[in-house]
Amino acid sequence: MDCLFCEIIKGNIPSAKVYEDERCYAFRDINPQAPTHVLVVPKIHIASMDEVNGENSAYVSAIFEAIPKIAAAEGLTNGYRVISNCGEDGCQSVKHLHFHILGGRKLPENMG
Ligand code: DGP
Repeated sequence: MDCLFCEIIKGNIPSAKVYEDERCYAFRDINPQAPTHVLVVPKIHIASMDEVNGENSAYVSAIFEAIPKIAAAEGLTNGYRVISNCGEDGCQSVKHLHFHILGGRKLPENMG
């Protein structure tokens, strides 16, 4: 298997979809850390934040346009957090760029 999230995007691995458009796909995290925990990924393989550049940033832009729509659909009217872990020190476990949307309760102030 090349990339877990590429396989999820292709539908080869099942996921609980919450949003999709031409450039991004959003689904529920398998190990939720908050009442709402959604992952948003680009539909092309970008390994991490370190790989974002002028050639692929339209996919990142699409993700950031999708996030408020997803948050509204999830009922996150009182706020939420968006996180992208990058590399070893960022504890990135899946090497396909993804943004966590966390909400549904008051989140801890400490992020690191
Ligand atoms: P990170 O640690 O930032 O790389 O986050 C990867 C997230 O991906 C982690 O919160 C768990 C989630 N995850 C891993 N495998 C799967 C899977 O097969 N399905 C779903 N829905 N989420 C997964």
